[in-house]
Amino acid sequence: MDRDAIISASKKHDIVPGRLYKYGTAGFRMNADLLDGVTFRVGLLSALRSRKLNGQTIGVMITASHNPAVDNGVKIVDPMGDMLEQEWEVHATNLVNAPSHEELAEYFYKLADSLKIDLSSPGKVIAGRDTRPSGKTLVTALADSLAATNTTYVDYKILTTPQLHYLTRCVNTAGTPGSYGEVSETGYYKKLVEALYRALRGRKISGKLSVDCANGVGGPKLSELLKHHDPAKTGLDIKVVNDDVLRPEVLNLDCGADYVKTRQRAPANIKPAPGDRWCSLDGDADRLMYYWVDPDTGFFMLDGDRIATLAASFIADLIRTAGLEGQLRTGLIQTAYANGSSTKYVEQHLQIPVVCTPTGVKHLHHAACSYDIGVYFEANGHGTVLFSQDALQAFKTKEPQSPAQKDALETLSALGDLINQTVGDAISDMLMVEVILAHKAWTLRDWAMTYQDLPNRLVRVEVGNKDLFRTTDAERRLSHPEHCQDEIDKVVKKYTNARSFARASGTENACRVYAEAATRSEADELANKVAAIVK
Ligand code: 16G
Ligand code: ZN
Repeated sequence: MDRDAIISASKKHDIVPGRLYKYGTAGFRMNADLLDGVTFRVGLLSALRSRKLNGQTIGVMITASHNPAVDNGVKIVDPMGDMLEQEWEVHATNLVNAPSHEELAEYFYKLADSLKIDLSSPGKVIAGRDTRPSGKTLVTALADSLAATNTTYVDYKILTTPQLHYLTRCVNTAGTPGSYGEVSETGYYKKLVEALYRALRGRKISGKLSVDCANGVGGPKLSELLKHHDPAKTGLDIKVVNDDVLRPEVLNLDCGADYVKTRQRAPANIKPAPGDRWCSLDGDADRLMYYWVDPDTGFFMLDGDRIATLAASFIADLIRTAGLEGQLRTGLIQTAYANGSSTKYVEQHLQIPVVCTPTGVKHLHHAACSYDIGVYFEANGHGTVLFSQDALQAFKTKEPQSPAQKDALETLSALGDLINQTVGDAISDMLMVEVILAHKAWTLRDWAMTYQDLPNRLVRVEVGNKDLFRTTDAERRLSHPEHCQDEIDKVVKKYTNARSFARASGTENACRVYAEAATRSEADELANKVAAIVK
């Protein structure tokens, strides 16, 4: 590895000066015009990360998820398909903010030195990107930094974010007992489809499912998956909608999971007929929202909280039937945004412990790892179910004592393959939901009947400096500015069944206020009052 090579490659990929870049909850994310140098430098970090981890393969994903088409982003995936270790986020931030090419190279070598990284050892990186046109140029910046650092590099081109996570884990486990699957996009489809067949265990999915793909990468990838699937075996009848990836300007525009969740309505260009089953993915296919339109009551959405409760109740039943209840620990992980009714339903009705973590998938994922069955979802539809090695082993090796036990064990084992173990995956989660509904012979309405959401409101508050807002207790309370929380507590007390909190956004320069209360008008009123305190 040669210092001059790094400097001269870096000169082709300047960062836009005078800005402070920060590796946040979703990596670096901003207007794509600002990202060329950032992506180059992320490449340098991934080269170091791979070498630090004995040459294991690191993933780099270029996506801005549900953001508008003009944005893009870049983030690093660790060898087992999880997010970059938190301590390294600081290194990423420092490297990207180096003020000159020379200082960049200097910092690179300093980092290698302090982390005891052998730069002469081999490093390997794989990359993927969503359908944004800017992704193609950004990949060049990445490739240049990997070439300058003699890092082996494979470009998997257009992928969903969860597919890149899947591939990263597959590469690193290939040929070992923990092999996660075939190292190819086709391998991903085959794994999911086979697991779907097994999980249904002869049952058929009924009715048509329309899938709004946000005009993002989920559209072509879902269509690809369907080519590997025999509908006669499953009954799965999917209509792919909003899958125009040729006109970048329509990406996430008035459609997709984020639109549906924040506007609490169906995508602007569709009119679901009463009773039709719909779901929406976001721009990189890692979030999922279900919904239907009721002839009497109108639009009804089943968000991440609902998916979590559906999965938890189904899997807990299977564990019980399988006779594994005393042996495996199940837990459900949420954030402060989870509707209070969902938490109550899980704790009191399902009798499953609930843990609350700060916002951001990495926190939930981490907490879920401490259970044998860790169900985690953010209300926004990002989540998955993690199974421990002990759990997967038990599903395979426990001797069934009855046909019902055999059925439960085989279903659980299939779910272990169907549900993406690396990160929330909208396509995999959608198949999981379809399997559960088929097992329970439920419609979306049956699913919705399990509990009733508390009316809630989320408001965005423009503040001078969002960094003044610091939280404790998994973001449920403000520690700073002082006295702010006391005032919030005072207003909350005036309402029944109410809860409210404020936190600085990790992705925008603003604060967010969430409130829930017994009625719609009270939730609105409370949110506005708390917003006024924060302002
Ligand atoms: C990022 C997070 C998402 C979180 C959101 C919160 C990941 C991959 N994504 O998109 O989980 O819900 O940020 O945004 O962790 P906020 O901090 O602006 O409210
Ligand atoms: Zn996303």
